[in-house]
Amino acid sequence: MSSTEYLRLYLVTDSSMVPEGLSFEEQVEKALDGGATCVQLREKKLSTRDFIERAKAVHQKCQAKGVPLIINDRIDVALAIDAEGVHVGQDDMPAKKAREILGEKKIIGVSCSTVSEIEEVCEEGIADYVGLGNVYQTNTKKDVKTPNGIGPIGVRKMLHVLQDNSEKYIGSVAIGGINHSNSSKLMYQTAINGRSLDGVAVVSCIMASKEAEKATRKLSECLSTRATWTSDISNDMITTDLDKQINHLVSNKPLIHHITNNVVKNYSANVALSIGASPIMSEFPEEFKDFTTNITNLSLVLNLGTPSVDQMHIFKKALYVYNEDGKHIIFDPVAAGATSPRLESCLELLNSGQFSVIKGNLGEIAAIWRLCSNYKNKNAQNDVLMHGVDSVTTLSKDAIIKIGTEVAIDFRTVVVITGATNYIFNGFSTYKDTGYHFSNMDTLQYTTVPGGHELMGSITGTGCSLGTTIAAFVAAKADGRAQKSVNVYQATVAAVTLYNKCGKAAGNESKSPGTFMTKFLDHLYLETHK
Ligand code: 3NM
Ligand code: MG
Repeated sequence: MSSTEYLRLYLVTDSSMVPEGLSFEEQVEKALDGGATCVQLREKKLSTRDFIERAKAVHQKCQAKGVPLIINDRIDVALAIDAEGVHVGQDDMPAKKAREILGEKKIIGVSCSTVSEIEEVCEEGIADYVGLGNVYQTNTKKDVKTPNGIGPIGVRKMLHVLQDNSEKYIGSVAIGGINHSNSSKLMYQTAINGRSLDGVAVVSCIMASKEAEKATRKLSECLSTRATWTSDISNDMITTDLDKQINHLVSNKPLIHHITNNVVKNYSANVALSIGASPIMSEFPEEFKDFTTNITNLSLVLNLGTPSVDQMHIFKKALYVYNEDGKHIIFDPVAAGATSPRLESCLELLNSGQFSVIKGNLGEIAAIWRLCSNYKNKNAQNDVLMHGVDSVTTLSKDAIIKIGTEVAIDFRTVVVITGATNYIFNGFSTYKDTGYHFSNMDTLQYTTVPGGHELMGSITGTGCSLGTTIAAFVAAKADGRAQKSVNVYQATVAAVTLYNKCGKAAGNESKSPGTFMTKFLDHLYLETHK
């Protein structure tokens, strides 16, 4: 097996979770039959003698399949049975010592959960691969450092270190809470320019399964399957003709599901209706799956609003269901950087799911930019400040483009920065094949759209219902393709253009906010119903 291919589907054993009626060895054998590419024997309770016996038996099965056997922690056991390698945690024997004992030919893996741990691994240059985790919540390991998990963002941060610092290629697997429902999403979300995970490591997904062979095979399939929403994304420019796109929108009458601020619900619903879409304002998670499975032209506006514990639960459920069924989500990170709990909530959501568009003012997008994984740049622009909902800083055009580009690339999404000039960045233009790799990094698309009118800032809901309008164009697949995919970037540009055009026209006819509010709805209606 060449280089780090053995890391693709990495089984870590745990004899305590084998279902009743099945033996440990049978379970490992089934995993091997199902396509596990590596086995790590992790025994915390066995006596040395029993550990060696078990390792010998498992080693035979692995050898029959040409799969390396890695021993967790116990160098002596690895030596005793001549296993292919060892895996050490941060509190175990240092990798350097293990290398001295085991020699150059054995595989050495090291667990890392922080940037500094992985920097150390790179500096040493001894490990062959690193285990990054825990990525998600896990019940399997009790003493994990981050109970909620480091998430895809945490993994990306560490991949950047590997990418930047290492002289030799050090492979990587993610571990912790990985299963069939999140593995292809994780592979997609963790890819950075020039590098992606070599694979995933799982315990319970296979060890606790009553059908371990099937579970392994299914996981293997997930690892070569595109993340659901990507098959609904196209980078082909179909038309830039706004009227054509509007016709398509109106004739498709998309449904826009909002989970949004109380204060803007009414206005957003009216904007949806004005542009020929239908609003639903549901916060009842039990019915989300009904929407995503039954409605073709559907997308979700997720507005950070008041991210209470209950609300976060609703957000996460929506994220999960919409991602699972490949429906697009527009994220409005309202006042993202205003308080640290709010920024934490943003981080949690960005780690939990994938957004197709992130739309905010400069302050909000700058706050998200600080969460980006490109760790080296993070102190570079501390002048990017954020106060409350309104963005108060004036940054140079170059700085705005830097921020927008980095957020779009890191979160692999379309980014809209609203303001007197609107900026739109196409993080999707960097895709290749399954989406687990990047390409075309030099050609990240972006464009600007002139702002509307200052009265747009004097009523509540104009920012939020831009999200509604983007969602409508995206859900209508308004680039003119009849069926499957949509150019999310192009749909977003169309939405921002229409929205600001109407804002300007309404503003020019109004002297005050009340009049503006109704005129704006009128113009949105008239422009889409000509
Ligand atoms: N190591 P499951 S998490 C063995 O973060 C292990 O280093 C972790 O189990 C780490 O796949 C973990 O059942 C347990 O969630 C992973
Ligand atoms: Mg250990």
